[in-house]
Amino acid sequence: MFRARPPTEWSPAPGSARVVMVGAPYDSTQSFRPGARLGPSAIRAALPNMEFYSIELGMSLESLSVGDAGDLEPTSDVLSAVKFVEEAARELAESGRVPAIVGGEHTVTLGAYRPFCGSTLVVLDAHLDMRDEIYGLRTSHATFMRRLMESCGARVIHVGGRAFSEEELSFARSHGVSIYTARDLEAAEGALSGLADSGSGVYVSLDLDVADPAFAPGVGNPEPGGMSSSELLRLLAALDGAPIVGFDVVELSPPYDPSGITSALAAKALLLLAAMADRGPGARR
Ligand SMILES: [Mn+2]
Repeated sequence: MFRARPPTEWSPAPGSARVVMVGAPYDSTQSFRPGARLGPSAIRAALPNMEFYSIELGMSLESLSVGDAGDLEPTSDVLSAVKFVEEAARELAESGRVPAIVGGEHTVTLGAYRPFCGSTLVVLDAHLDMRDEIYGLRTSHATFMRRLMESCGARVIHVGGRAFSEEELSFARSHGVSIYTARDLEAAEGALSGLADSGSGVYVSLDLDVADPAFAPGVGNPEPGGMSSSELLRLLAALDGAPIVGFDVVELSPPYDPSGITSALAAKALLLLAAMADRGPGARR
C-alpha cells in the first residue's frame, strides 16, 4: 500500500469508489511561481462547494462516488516524488480503480502515466514540457514529457498549446505528437471525440495553465492566449465514452489564486473527468 496521509471527509471511503483521488503535493522543480504543492488542499476545499450537475454531460453527478486516498508523503526530491506517484497509480490500477492524481507540478504525470504505458495520452497544456534539460535538471516540470515519451513511447495528443521552444517542437514533430494549438480547438474536439472508438485506454493530463490566465490565474507559469473555462469543459466532455484509465489535474498554485476561481475550475474539471471515467466506455450521451 502506498503511504498517504489520512483522507478528508468530503467523499466516500476509497473502498467503494471506482475513481480514487490522490494528492501529489510536489513543486520542487518549479522555476517561476511556487505553490503547486498546496494544490490538493485547495481542490479539496473547493470540491464540496461545487454543484453536482454537469451541463456538459447533461446529467446529475450526485450519485458519483469519488474516493480520496489523501496526500502522498511529502518530499523535495523530484525522483522520489515521481516514484511515490507511480506506486500509488499502479496500486490503484491493479485493483481496478481509476487513479485521479491531483498535483502538484506537472512532473507528477511522469509517475502517474507509467502504469499505463501504451495508452493514448491526452495532454491539455499551454506548454509542451519537452525540453531535454532545464536549469541543470533532466527531470522537471519543463522536461517530463520528453522523459515520459523516451521511456513509454506514448501516442500523445497535445491540446491548447501556445508556448513552444524550437527544441520542443522539433522533438514533438519527430515523435509523432498530434498538436492542436489554442487556435485549433474545434479540430481538437473532433480528435478527442474520436477516442471513444479507440481500442486502447486513454490517460488524460490536465495542466490548468491550458486555460487563459484570465480564467485560471492560479498556476505556476501563466501564458496568455488560452481557452476560456467554458471551452475547457466542453473539450473535456468530448472525451465522454472514451476508455479513461487514469487522469490528473495539475499545476494549481493557490498562493496565486486569491479569488479561488482556479481551484473552482480545477474541482469542476476533476468532477467531469471522474464522471466520464466512472461511466466508462460506450456511455456517450
Ligand atoms: Mn503548462
